[in-house]
Amino acid sequence: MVDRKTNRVITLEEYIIQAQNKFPGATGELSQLLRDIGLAAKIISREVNKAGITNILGEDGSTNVHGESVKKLDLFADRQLISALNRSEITCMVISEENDGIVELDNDGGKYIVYLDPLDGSSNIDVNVSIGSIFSIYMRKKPGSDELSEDDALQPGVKQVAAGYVLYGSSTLMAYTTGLGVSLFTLDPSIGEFILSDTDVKIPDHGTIYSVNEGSYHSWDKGLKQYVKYCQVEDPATKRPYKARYIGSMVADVHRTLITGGIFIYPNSSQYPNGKLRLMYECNPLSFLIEQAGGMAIDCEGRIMEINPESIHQRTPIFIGSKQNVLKVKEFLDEYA
Ligand code: AHM
Ligand code: MG
Repeated sequence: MVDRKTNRVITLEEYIIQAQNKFPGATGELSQLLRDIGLAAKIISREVNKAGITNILGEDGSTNVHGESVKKLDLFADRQLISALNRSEITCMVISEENDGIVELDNDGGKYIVYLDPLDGSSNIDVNVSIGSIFSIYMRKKPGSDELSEDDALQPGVKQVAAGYVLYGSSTLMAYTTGLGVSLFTLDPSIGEFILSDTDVKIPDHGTIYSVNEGSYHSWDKGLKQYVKYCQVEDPATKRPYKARYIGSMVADVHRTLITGGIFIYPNSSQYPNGKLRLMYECNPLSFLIEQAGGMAIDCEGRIMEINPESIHQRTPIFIGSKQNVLKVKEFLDEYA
């Protein structure tokens, strides 16, 4: 995208500063924090792109707090993001998929708390399929208080001040929102800058793609089974049958849903009674973005962003995407509840 006045491209840094200048009282701290994440994203993108030619590919042998095997790139991404957030002394703590408890940063007076999924979709790393990083930013409940605790971080998604993701795909893309619409940036590797590619992105109201791991069909509730059958039935009026697409990286599946419309689902099941995906660093941030784009995100009962979290690593079922598709799946869930 080109600046109409100057007829030149706009970098992520410039865009963040321009956005900040629209708010005369702004301290610039949130802007700095977003720029720090942008810097870490560039470093992670560089490593992801050469993963096959360095010794970084593969598992490091340990398991994370969820008992899943940890890939080397997950740890690399975790360290890069945390050290970038430590640079500007704005963030007091980080909660990351890769760390059991809260990670206190050097600046305990900082007023921001950042949740991270440093490298989402890590089972796709070894097969060269898109992966992503997710972030979600909150204000600390009691800025300036001495003790940092999980309680400071346990806030519903509606309290997010910003959220975003970086998708390491055929190009590297960053999407973020501060509650004023969704902006997209594409990394130009030749100059090492994220360049503004779209602003105020809107998800179609209805889409013709459903995205769910159908290998787990046997373990779903009846309502979801019936909904997926509905997606497969022929009906030209509603453009069915819908197409099935499932990458297995939430960032990539949700990004496609944002652009083309449709629905992404990771349900509760007999295997995962509370769903598999994490509320605080996977579902809330992506729900914030999709809602800002005009879509919807719910668990089986209501809005994801209104869930009052009880623990930092808690899981939730999620149904996210175009409004009409999400409302339709909710009809099925309610009918068979
Ligand atoms: P991860 O954070 O350990 O990579 O797991 C989360 C990923 C999501 O990106 C994706 O939607 C989901 O797990 C895929 O799970 P499944 O293989 O059960 O379909
Ligand atoms: Mg993840």
